[in-house]
Amino acid sequence: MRRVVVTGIGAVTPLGVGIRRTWNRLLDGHCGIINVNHTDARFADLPCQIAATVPAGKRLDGGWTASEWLSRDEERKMARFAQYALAASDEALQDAGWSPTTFEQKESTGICLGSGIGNFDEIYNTVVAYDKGGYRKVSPLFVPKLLINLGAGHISMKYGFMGPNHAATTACTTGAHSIGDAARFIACGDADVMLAGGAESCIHPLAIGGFARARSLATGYNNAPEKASRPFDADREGFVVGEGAAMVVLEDLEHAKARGAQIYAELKGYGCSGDAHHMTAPKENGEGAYLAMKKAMKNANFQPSAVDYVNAHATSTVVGDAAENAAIKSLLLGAGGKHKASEVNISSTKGAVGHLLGGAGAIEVLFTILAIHENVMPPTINLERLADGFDCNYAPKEAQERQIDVALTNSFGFGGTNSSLCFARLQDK
Ligand SMILES: *[C@@H]1O[C@H](CO)C(O)[C@H](O)[C@H]1NC(C)=O
Ligand SMILES: *[C@@H]1O[C@H](CO)[C@@H](O)[C@H](O)[C@H]1NC(C)=O
Ligand SMILES: CC(=O)N[C@H]1CO[C@H](CO)[C@@H](O)[C@@H]1O
Repeated sequence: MRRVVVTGIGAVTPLGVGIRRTWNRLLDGHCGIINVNHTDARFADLPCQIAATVPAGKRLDGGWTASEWLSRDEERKMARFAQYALAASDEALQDAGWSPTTFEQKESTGICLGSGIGNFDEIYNTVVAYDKGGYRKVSPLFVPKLLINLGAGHISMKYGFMGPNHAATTACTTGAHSIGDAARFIACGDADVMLAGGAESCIHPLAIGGFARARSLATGYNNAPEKASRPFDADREGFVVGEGAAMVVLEDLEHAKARGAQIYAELKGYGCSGDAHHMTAPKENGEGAYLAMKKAMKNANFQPSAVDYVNAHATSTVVGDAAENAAIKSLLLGAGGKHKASEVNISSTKGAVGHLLGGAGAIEVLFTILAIHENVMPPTINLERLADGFDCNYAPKEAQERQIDVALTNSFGFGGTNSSLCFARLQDK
């Protein structure tokens, strides 16, 4: 198997457009969650009126203006999740210094881009229009704007990538699966370079209403949106829907070295598992999460004692955070691991960016890579009070500088699909 490294990163998030801006604001403790009641009268009915939205504005100020990234034709044809992914891809490719020109380069470059929900607005608007006006109201762009894999399709067209072209859609595990699967394409020799990540944009009252009905969302913080997402905190009550995209450039180590590319970290391990338990609820003992992490560690060939940092999936739900916390502790404590819970370093960045659903695993991979690259643990904002069993170090409210050579990042999705990725500082180059 070939070794896989990360050579470029890019993102569009509720903390801003661009990964540097996002990361700096994350470390400074900012939050991208706002009240969205004013954006659509139908939010007034909902128990949850908040979301983590990508800020509008000029690119120079870290805001989103589609026309700064896309031609009019691209804007018309592409779903918003794919638009965000295109901007994140552009940033990641420039960061990696990779712009294939020859046939061989294009043929050995591929993309894995997934989304959890896809183009919710398009389905909604078309259903409403069809109901009133019938067939003549159906746009020829309806199907191409609906299909989730067209995100990867559009980006491959823009850059001429003719390698593997793939789209996972595994709810909130989508971003992690996309990156893990892309790494396997490289490891197995199907591609030398893969652009990989996840994207989401479904801040629509019906989508938020659906998650609210599933009793997944925080509903008591409509007047204090920046306090709503509070992973591991005793007063947590659900997640906050977010939007955005994050992309990485993954590359065969030898390929990266040959062209003198910067290397952020090595992707050492990838583990996947299923809970075989319930549609939306995890097993309380965190067994599914445990198995995914264990497989990633086995794949990476690391002992639990080697793990310096875990970027948790922790979405701020009562049951999910507790299950994951239990799983991390049972994996990292004891024989071959840490001696005390306080030596286990975990944080969740969802307090700041909310839950990007299909994009969550991808943005959290970027945060994990930067944690290694800059030796800093991003904070868990809003963590004020810990309940029993939460006795690890969660970097409450403030980032912590510490040596981080090996890190795990977890993603769990509805349906009980779990995945964990293990990254490490590049050794023995
Ligand atoms: C694996 O993925 C999903 C979480 O939200 C899920 O349904 C299962 O919960 C999760 N496993 C655990 C134990 O967290
Ligand atoms: C939400 O917006 C509606 C108008 O669309 C307004 O009538 C209502 O008072 C707002 N709700 C809150 C809690 O601000
Ligand atoms: C592996 C590692 O860096 N563990 C650290 C986690 O954080 C505590 C502080 O709470 C440190 O003492 C550990 O060394």
